[in-house]
Amino acid sequence: MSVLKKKLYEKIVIERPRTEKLLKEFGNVKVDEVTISQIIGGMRDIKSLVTDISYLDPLDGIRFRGLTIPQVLENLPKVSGGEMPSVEGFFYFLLTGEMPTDEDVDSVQKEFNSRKKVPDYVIDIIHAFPKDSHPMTMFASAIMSMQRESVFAKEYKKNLKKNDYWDAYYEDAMNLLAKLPEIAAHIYRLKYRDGDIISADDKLDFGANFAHMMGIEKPYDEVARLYFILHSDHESGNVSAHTGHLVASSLSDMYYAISAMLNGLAGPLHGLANEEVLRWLQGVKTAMCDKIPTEEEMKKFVRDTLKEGQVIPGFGHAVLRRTDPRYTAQREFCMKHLPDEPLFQYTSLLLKVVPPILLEQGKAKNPWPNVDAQSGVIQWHYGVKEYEFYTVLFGIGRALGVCSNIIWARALNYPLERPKSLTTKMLEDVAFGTNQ
Ligand code: AMX
Repeated sequence: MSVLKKKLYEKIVIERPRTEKLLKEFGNVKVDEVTISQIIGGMRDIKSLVTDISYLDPLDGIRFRGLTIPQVLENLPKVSGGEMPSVEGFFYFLLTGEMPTDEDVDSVQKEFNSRKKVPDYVIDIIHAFPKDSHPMTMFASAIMSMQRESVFAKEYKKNLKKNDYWDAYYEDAMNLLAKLPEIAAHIYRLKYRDGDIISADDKLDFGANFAHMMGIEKPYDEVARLYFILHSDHESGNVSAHTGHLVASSLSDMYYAISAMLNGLAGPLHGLANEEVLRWLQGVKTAMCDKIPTEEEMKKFVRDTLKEGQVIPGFGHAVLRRTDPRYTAQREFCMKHLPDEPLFQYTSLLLKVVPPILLEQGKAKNPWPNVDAQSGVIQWHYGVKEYEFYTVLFGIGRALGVCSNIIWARALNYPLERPKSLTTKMLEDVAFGTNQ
């Protein structure tokens, strides 16, 4: 058994009785009440999911296993010679809740390395797509095509015991995660670099190997690590995480679940927003003939966008009520590594002008920037200018969190998800007191 799997098993043995006790002895205790606006309004804020992997505080932002983003970036073991934690160490931490040693990190890196060969038929499938296909479609389809490899799907047919489901999901997660950098980089180089593919390098960690296969010099390895860590998890209720959880609750395997969560991530109100930010900024840049706008000029662009009935991409959040710490971490990276990048100057200007305008408009509950306001600018600076690819990068990161959550959902034997729906008439009866 690998180091990570053994540690995970030790944790599962401790955690299972907690969930069983809650269910058996306290199953009828009420946690929350539900209003009509929550029912109609996308189940907003209804407390109905459990996860110990991350918790989103409206003010402090995301905490991974209890640690804020600055604490994660500071405390996790760094890649030798770098500033950022390794993705391998971060995944160990997400999955087990324990800080990995350097040996633990090494062992996860070896585990990923031994599983990372992408089957030839996946490459053929990627190549079979029409050239103008969206990279998210290619990415989700490539993952879907590997479903035939699922350990869980095979073991389930052989009457796998319920308490061992997590083990097969773990195997699928590790096999899948290990291949994501190569699949994504392959799609990128095929679509945007005339198919000039760069092979993986076994000596490199997850982030550095991705940078290498993208064909981008340092410090893009650090960008990759930061990006994947920041985008990994954001509680269970966001569209991608929730979709993954829901699909896997029917015991669909990890390939079905991760490809489904990517389809949810591809929407403009979720993962596609980073693409929208760059598209919108390019519009401003073109209109300004590449000159940095003055504060007044930028205000006018923002107001014009709102007048056209559009949202300002990269601002606002369903849960957060302050600046997203994921935005702040990336902004600090920009200030250190790319202070003179013109697009960074655009986003700095937006940070100044957008919140007061959204506050004045009075609709958005959170006028502050979210993760997407900054992430595309860094990619752009290092040469990834094809912004429709940005959601694929988000997807690699998000897969780390969703896989962790799904493994734990199986470990704790969470059942099939099945909320109840009502008709509009039933809601009216409750509202008007006519429910006889
Ligand atoms: N610009 C203009 N209007 C905004 C706005 C923004 N950035 N953010 C919210 N609003 C508007 C909403 O459209 C809504 O208007 P409506 O009542 O006419 O429909 C009103 O303010 C209230 O919305 P809310 O409760 O504050 O936000 P929400 O929870 O419904 O939506 C979000 C959250 C992120 C979809 C929204 O803020 C938005 O559209 N932002 C821009 C797109 C974006 O950056 N998405 C990325 C989110 C992070 C991620 O998942 N990657």
